[in-house]
Formats: sequence, structure tokens, C-alpha cells
Amino acid sequence: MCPSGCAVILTLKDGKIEDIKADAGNPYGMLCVRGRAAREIVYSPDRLTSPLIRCGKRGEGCFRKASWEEALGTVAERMLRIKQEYGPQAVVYHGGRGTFEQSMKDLYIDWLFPFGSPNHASVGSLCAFASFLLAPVPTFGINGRTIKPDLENSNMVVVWGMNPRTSSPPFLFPRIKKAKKRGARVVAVDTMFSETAKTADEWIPVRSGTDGALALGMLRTIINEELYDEDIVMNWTHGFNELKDYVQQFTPSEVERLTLVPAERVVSFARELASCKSVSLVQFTGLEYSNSSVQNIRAVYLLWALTGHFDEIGGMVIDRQIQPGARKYKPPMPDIEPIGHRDFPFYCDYTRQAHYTRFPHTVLSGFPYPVKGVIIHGAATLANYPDPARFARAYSSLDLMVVIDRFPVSEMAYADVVLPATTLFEIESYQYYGDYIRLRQRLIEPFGEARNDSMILSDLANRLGYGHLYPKTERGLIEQIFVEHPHLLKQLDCNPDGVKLPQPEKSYRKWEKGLLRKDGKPGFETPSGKIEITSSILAGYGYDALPVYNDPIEGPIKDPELNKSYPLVLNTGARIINAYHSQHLNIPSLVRIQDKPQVIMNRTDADARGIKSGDRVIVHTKRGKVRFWASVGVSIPPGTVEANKGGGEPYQVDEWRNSNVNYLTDLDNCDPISGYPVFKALMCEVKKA
Ligand SMILES: Nc1nc2c(c(=O)[nH]1)N[C@H]1C(S)=C(S)[C@@H](COP(=O)(O)OP(=O)(O)OC[C@H]3O[C@@H](n4cnc5c(=O)[nH]c(N)nc54)[C@H](O)[C@@H]3O)O[C@H]1N2
Ligand SMILES: Nc1nc2c(c(=O)[nH]1)N[C@H]1C(S)=C(S)[C@@H](COP(=O)(O)OP(=O)(O)OC[C@H]3O[C@@H](n4cnc5c(=O)[nH]c(N)nc54)[C@H](O)[C@@H]3O)O[C@H]1N2
Ligand SMILES: [Mo]
Repeated sequence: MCPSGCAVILTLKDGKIEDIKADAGNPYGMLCVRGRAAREIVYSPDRLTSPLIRCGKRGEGCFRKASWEEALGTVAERMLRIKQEYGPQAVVYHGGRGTFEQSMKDLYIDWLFPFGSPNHASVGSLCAFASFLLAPVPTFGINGRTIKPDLENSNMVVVWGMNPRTSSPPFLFPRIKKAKKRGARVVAVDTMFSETAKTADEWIPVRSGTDGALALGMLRTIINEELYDEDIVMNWTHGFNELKDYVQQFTPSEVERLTLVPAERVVSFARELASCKSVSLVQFTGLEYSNSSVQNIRAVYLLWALTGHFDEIGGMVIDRQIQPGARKYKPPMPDIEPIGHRDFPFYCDYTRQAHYTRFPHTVLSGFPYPVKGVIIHGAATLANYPDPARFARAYSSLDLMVVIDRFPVSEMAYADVVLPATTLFEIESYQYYGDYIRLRQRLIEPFGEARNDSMILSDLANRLGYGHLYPKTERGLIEQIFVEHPHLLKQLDCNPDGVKLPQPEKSYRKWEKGLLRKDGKPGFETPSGKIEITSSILAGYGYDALPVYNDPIEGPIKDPELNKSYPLVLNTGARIINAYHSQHLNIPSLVRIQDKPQVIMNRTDADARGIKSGDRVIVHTKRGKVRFWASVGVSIPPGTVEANKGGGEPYQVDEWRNSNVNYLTDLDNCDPISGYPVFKALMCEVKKA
């Protein structure tokens, strides 16, 4: 076990897992499963055991077993045929949460580029890039993954749109709990009385999708009362005067009207934030799914920066953690417009990815070019993207569809070739745990004929003519990753528990010391060299330079007419502890924890509709209706409901299989910068089934 306490202790019996302590070795790839649950996943009777090739018509679901040789040969041959006939851009790759194994992220993140296609896409099309790239890069010139809460030194912790109590990996919550025990005040800003909010000192309920208004209203108080950090504002920001003018419209009463947070609390929260010596921010997907999500996140970040809590002790700190193993060769993105670039050019340029929400539009219209093939790798796109019917139509019209998964996902219905993947217990690789790194050994033999994902892509690259870029074996992969660190690799080989990596000395206010810019000068790596309140990068793409707030388009204020028929605000997808999106809803010991998809409602709304906890209900939006089971109480304010995501996959238990929340959501109602669908601020009605 590595000293960070995150490695795996397995008890094996006859080569099979008896018991597992701690997580599955890759905290980012799957739920941190333990014991029986892990065993049930690995040995699930639902697992794909051999490559399959479709024998009937597309959509009939008829497959025959095939050898790896035949299956990969077929995929390569068809990809090359499409390339010849339509160009390489006609083939698309999409990686989901099943491709987050460390080596997949480090080595195969642009695996389709050498083929000639720019259309490498991922669940980044609806997750995380908004918080970690699209908001922080134009503002601070820093990748947000390196901006971390200095919880151990905070006097106050604000958890804003995140629920670390239930989201896996479970690393943040214990740190928040410790901070609280030490005396830090914990405040949760959330639409729901979440599990995290329940453990906090205060819950500030906010109307879905309105966090930008709250942040701007708080900035108004801070600016008008001159509570900001003068040095930062005067010397290190760009666009302060424009912000000062813009926020004047966000008066406390206006913010109360928009957010439902009482006017006095908006003002007092702003004053607390400004006067408290050190405040850290724990923020994530609760802010990502509204009609101005990137700008809302920017507004929240600016709140921290202007009050002097950015890269200051106990605030949001820039953590320059060193992770050796970055690869030497990064294939260039082919010079062809990727899918979605017309609608979301900033997203595509900065992530070096296609935008998968525009996949169906492109396939079905043939514009700007025909798309004929897709590889779905570790993703359940039909459960996780809005408008599954439109995706299904697009999938039905392709010449080639490949699925690489451990389980028979619904995409299989349209697939030509299905390839079975291993779990992380069945492969060799490496993993970072904070500032530790460890080689992971194979713990059990691959299930059936399942293969390591990395090796599947390497083999395919070989057949497509660029195999020289990728390792041929698992050990070869490790050697390629650490090619510039032979000494570290030796240490790793001798220390199965892992090796502590040297890290730069902890320091604050790094912009003053020239630590944030490539040229070593003081300041930020932005066009102005300062924190860009008005972003020239965003303006260059035609977006608002200021963090302009937009109220939810499908909301009671913007669409009062629709609100008459759909009077409840619909949030979807708050994480539950026993599932990872669509995963594990077939695993007995995990399903037992919550066996049915729920819609969480306030008692007042439920009573008005004659609904009791446990009742079967139908959630209606103007796009569709889906069945759930009601969970009635006070953990959500009146007027708002929260519907579980994850259902809709054929191998799940019945209750979940028939409840795909994304029939209710909207592929075209999205944030204009990130293109992220508005998953968390729509309108619905709930009726007893
Ligand atoms: N309505 C609504 N929709 C949402 C969200 C929401 O909040 N509300 N959240 C969005 C977010 S944040 C995300 S990230 C997406 C997630 O979307 P997906 O990435 O599609 O999520 P999963 O359902 O976890 O699908 C992962 C698939 O990978 C497979 N898999 C797991 N491990 C491996 C592996 O090692 N190898 C291979 N080959 N396959 C593997 C699993 O069996 C599963 O089929 O959903 C989004 N969808
Ligand atoms: N067990 C488990 N763990 C997971 C996952 C999983 O499926 N299951 N998925 C993984 C993935 S891909 C991701 S991206 C992360 C996500 O990790 P988190 O961001 O922590 O996701 P949630 O737990 O849904 O927490 C989001 C919180 O935001 C709140 N919220 C919703 N709308 C709004 C809003 O408009 N404003 C504010 N202020 N709050 C709002 C929700 O009520 C919820 O409490 O979790 C990861 N971990
Ligand atoms: Mo995500």
C-alpha cells in the first residue's frame, strides 16, 4: 500500500479476488469500489468476453464471436476504406469515463490525429473543460486543474456547486471534514440540501443556473464598499472599471429576484468573503450546465481573485505538481475543421478536440462534410448525452461503428464490431496518487478474451500504418512513458508501494515571482499579463469579454409561458454514491443501495400533486417523459426537482434500464462558449404514474 493510502490490497484465492481494500487502482476511471462490489464487477455475467462482429442488419442486435485478428482487421480495413472514399475526417473517436486510465490519458488522448482525422472527441464535450480550461485559461492563463483549495489552511471553505460527499474519488470530503473540525466555517452554495450541505455550517440554496448573478451581486457589494484587495485590483487586473459598471445592475434585490438568495445574505456573504483571512473554494459541475456557465465560473473565480484569496495561503492555490511521464511526441491536430468548430471554436481550439454534441447534426446533415464512422470507447453516449433518439438516428446511418467496452452498452445495437475491454485489475500500468506514483501490477488474468484498452488502440494504430508511435506491450508502455526518467523507473520497479515525487517548494503569490509566465516575468500568462476580468481571448472569439450573466433560457423568468405547463425547475444528474453515471446499475451489492432511479421533490410540490415517497411518477418536459420513483422530503427547495441520471442501458436492472433522464434534456440548449447542455436548469412537470 502506498503511503498516500490509496493503493489496493487484494486477497486472492485460486487466482480470484476474495476481498479488496481501498480503490480499484485508478480513482478517476471508475467508482472507488471495494470488496464484494469490485468482485461483482470483475466477474459480472454481463461482461463482454470476446470480440463480436455483427451478422444481422444494423440495429437487429445479432452478433457472432470473432477472433481479435479478424475484429481488428475488419475495423482497420473499414476505416481505411472510409478514409479513401471520404477523407480521414469522416472517422470520429469518442472516449468516455471508461478511458480515464492514466496511460490512456497520457498517451492516447489524440490517438486519431496520426490517422489524419481532427475528430478526436470525449466526454469533455459535456464535462470538466468548462471549469478547468475554458474559464480559468482566459482569466488567469492557468489550467484550472492546477488551481486547488488550500483546505488545510483555510478559515472558511465554500463548496459551490459540488458535492464531494457522494462524488468519487472520495478524496476531498475528508479534507473538508477535517478543516471543519479544526474550526473552519463550511458553507455550501447548492440548489439542493446535498449530503455535503448537510454536513456544512450553512447551506445557501440558489436557484439553478443563477450562480453568475449571485457572484456578480457579491462583487457589486465588494466593489462599491471597497472591500477588494487593492494591490491585486490596481496592479494585476485588466478590466476592473468595466466590471464595476457592469455589476451595478446586480443590486441585492435584483440578485434575490434572480437567485432566490435573500438580499441581506447576498450582501453579508460578500462581506464575509472579503473580510475572512483565508477562504478556499471547492467548485465543480453544479456550475457547468447553465446558459452562461463559463462566464458564471469566471465570475466565481474573480470573486476569489479580487478578495485576495487567489494563490494566497488558505485560498485557491496554484499547485505546480510535477508528474513525470509526459510524452515527448504530441501529434499535431490535422488541419481540417473538427466537428463542432463552427459552433464552439474556442472549445475546439483550446481542447484540441471535436465537440461531440454536434456529432448527430454533422452526420445527419452531411455538413460541413460527410461522417461515416465512429469508435465509441468507454462511453455510454446514449445514456449520457441529451436527445438519445437523435444520436441513435445518426448511429443507424453510419458505415462503421465500433464499441470498446466492458459491458454491452446500448450503442451495441448499431455497432459493426464490439471489442471487450479489461478492468484495471487485469492490466499493468502506473498511477499518480497526489505526489506519489506507483506501478500497478496485474492482479488477475484478463476476463475471457478482454484486452487492455491501450493495447487495443496500439494494435489498431499498427494496422492503420502508425504503430511505430505507440508501445506494443504493457511493459513497453511503461518504458515509453518514463523514457526520460530511467532512474525513476528503476525506483518504481524496486518499490511496489510507490515513490514520492519531488515537488516544488510551496509558495504563494506566484505571479509576483515570475513563476506563472513562460518568460519568467512577473504577471500572468494572459494577453495583458494580468488577470483578465475582461478577456481578450473570449472577445477575440466573439464572446462577451466580461463575465456576463444570462438567466436560464428555459426558466420561469425567461419563459413564463412555458412555465405555466412546466412549473418545476428540473435539475438532473447529481451524483449518487452507488453508481458511476451508467455504470454499476447491474451490480447487485451496489444496486441494493439504491435500486430505483429517483426524482427528489419538496413535500409542498409532492402534496400538491398527491405524490408520496416511493410512488411511481412521470417527469415531463416539452421534449419527453421518463418514469422515476419519487423521493419526497425537504432536501430540495419547493419549485425544484432533481432527477437521477445513469439509467437507459440494456444490461442494467429493469428499474434503471427504462429511465434514461436524457430524453428530458435538450441537445441544443447549451452554454454558448463550452457548448455544455443545460443539464441543471430546465423546466418540467411531475405527475403520478
Ligand atoms: N442529464 C445529465 N447527463 C449527464 C450529466 C449530468 O449531470 N446530467 N453528467 C455528464 C458528465 S459530467 C459526464 S462525465 C458524462 C459521462 O458519460 P460517460 O463517459 O458515457 O459515462 P459512463 O456511463 O460512466 O460510461 C462509461 C462507459 O465506459 C465503460 N468502461 C468503464 N471502464 C472501462 C474501461 O476501463 N475500458 C473500457 N473500454 N470501457 C470502460 C463502462 O462500462 C461504460 O459503458 O455524462 C454526462 N451526462
Ligand atoms: N459516485 C459517483 N462519483 C462520481 C461520478 C458518478 O457518476 N458517481 N461522476 C464523476 C464525474 S464524471 C464528475 S464530472 C464528478 C462531478 O462531481 P460533482 O460536481 O461533485 O457532482 P455532483 O455530486 O452532482 O455535485 C454537483 C452539485 O451541484 C449542485 N447543483 C446543481 N445545479 C446547481 C446550480 O445551478 N448551482 C449550484 N450552486 N449548484 C448546483 C447539485 O445539487 C450537486 O449537489 O463526479 C465524479 N464522481
Ligand atoms: Mo464528468
